[in-house]
Amino acid sequence: MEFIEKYDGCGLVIKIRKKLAEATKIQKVEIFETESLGKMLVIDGKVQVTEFDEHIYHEMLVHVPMNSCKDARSVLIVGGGDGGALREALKHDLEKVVLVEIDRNVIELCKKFLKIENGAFDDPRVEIVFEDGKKYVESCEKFDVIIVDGTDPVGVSDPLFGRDFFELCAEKCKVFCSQSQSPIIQRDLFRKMLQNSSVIKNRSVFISAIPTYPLAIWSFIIGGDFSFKYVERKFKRIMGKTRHYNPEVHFSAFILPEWLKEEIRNAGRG
Ligand code: AG3
Repeated sequence: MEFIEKYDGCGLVIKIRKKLAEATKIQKVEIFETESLGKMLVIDGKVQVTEFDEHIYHEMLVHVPMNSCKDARSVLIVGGGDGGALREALKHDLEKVVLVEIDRNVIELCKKFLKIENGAFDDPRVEIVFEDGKKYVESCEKFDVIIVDGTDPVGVSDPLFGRDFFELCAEKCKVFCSQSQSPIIQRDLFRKMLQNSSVIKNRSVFISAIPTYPLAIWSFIIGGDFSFKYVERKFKRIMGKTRHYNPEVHFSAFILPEWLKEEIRNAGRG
């Protein structure tokens, strides 16, 4: 059996050994055992996590904002029901992390079959809330860092890409970070994200190669009171706990090629 995810007629083929679990209440959530990439989480036909490269995505999504924030003691993760972002956040010296996930099945199946969270769901600093992420942010207290770990902006994740959501988040945190799709093969989604997130002060883009995501070039947006000046010092506290992330990787993720700079400039005009 093969799993295929296509974008504009080209894409990724992954050989499957067997399907381990499936649920279809809010989204179609599937967990597979693959031939060569370990276990894999797929939501609505889109690869979310493989054991092969999830550390790259989760470390970039979490340590870049965490190490850019002067003193991050509280974190809100919107989405991220597989627990990968939560696992990374807990490597920092935190008082609390709230994870708000709309789909209970994602957490339940991932805990049982994917098992990448490394005990994170049971950590006393963690609170799990089953709710729509945007609704939660409308009435929550302030956090030092907000991290958005959603799926593609079609279906339940769509509100997490809207201007009003970014406006809310800008008020509720010091540093904001969200995954923002493939800037090369999902240009429309990326552009929409850029346009809507321009309400966040100092909004910047960084990139990373994530081999199992659409065409491997993946983007993230970050904004608020973030700075490069804390990175080296804060890295020392998590040194030895990361497989991909380090300060050089952090800084180089912000070095963008011309075509991407142009895309960002164009979105500014749109
Ligand atoms: N969510 C963002 C990845 C989306 C991938 N999109 C795709 N394959 N079309 C990742 C969630 C992991 N915690």
